[in-house]
Amino acid sequence: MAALSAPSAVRIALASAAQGPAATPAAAGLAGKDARLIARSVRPPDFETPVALLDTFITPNEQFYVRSHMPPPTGVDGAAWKLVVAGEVDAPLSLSLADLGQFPEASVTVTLECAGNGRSFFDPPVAGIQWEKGAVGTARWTGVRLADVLRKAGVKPSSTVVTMNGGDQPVGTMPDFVRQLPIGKAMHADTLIAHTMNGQPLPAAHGFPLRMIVPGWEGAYAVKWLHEIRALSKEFDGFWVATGYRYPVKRVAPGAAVDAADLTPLTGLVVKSLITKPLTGSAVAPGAIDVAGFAWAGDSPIARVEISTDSGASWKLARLTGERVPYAWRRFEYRFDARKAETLTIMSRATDVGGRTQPAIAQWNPSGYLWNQPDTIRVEVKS
Ligand SMILES: Nc1nc2c(c(=O)[nH]1)N[C@H]1C(S)=C(S)[C@@H](COP(=O)(O)O)O[C@H]1N2
Ligand SMILES: [Mo]
Repeated sequence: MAALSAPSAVRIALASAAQGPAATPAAAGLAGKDARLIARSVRPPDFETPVALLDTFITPNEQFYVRSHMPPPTGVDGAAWKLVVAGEVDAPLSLSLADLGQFPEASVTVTLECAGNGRSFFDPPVAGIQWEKGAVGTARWTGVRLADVLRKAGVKPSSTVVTMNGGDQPVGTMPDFVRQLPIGKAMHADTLIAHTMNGQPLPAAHGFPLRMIVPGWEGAYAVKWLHEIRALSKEFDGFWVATGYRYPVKRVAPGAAVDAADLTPLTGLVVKSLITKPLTGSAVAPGAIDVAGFAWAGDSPIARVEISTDSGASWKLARLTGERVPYAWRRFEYRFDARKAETLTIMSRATDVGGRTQPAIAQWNPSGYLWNQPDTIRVEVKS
């Protein structure tokens, strides 16, 4: 997953090996998941949400994508779960779920996206899970503020980072899933230890009983099955921080190897959009055609979305509709007239308030992160 050089076709073939007809969420041990989710891997379970199921502001838990690097823990007993808070603190804690009830409750609606979403569209191809468009979803998360828990533990001024340890067990040589947050983001009032997803206890696949929610940042900060928080006075050197989830500090030629010294941790998501209707490949009758979807840019609000109905030759502003919620995707809608029978290429291109726009060609990088070209669909106009 942390390949620093251009991958071989063989490794890509292995990563996306044929899954066969039994590649369903049920076969992967994911209880309650929609059978229409697309399997990218069964063991461990990596399932993508089809675009057809992403047309609502909130993504239902049953349809939310699943990304797990290793087998999820099974048979977790919430009543016995402990969250340990240790390291550079005056008073280490071991908190049960009931203990967490002493902290004020907080909620945040967040669009969660895997850094590798869209990886399959990079040219040249990059090894790793070959996500297309649906390793993204939006949920309302409820829990307690990490800052409140750290303050209760008496986090020392010497702390510069906080590690977050997930309770999944690595297989073979895979390192334990431990991620790191800079102290500033850890103490941000919107950074949560969540126990609830869309009003339900976290489903097993999404981290029951506790997970991190780090609004606006790529999905791998949202550590599932959270069981230990540790304040440190220096950078953590585990694999998932020191090697994984790193991005070049300067532009690289597509396919080129990158020196480890020129890679830095990913943080925020980039500006992006997704057309959720009409669906690509569908046929529409001549007349008024309604295009809609969502645009997001991590913690940066969306300023505008433009639509092209002529393969990107010209662009028109879409209407931003629906709720404007920090960290969550924004609905866009656009109506146009299609008069003659033809195949149309429709594209969406978002720009955030900071002036960042989706690029015509996404910046290639060795791990295939942050693909964000304008979304492109094809529909056939026919009567
Ligand atoms: N413990 C643990 N937490 C994890 C992961 C994991 O493999 N183990 N995967 C991360 C990644 S890469 C992503 S994109 C999100 C996905 O969250 P979801 O499965 O709830 O959609 O969880 C993150 N948290
Ligand atoms: Mo991810």
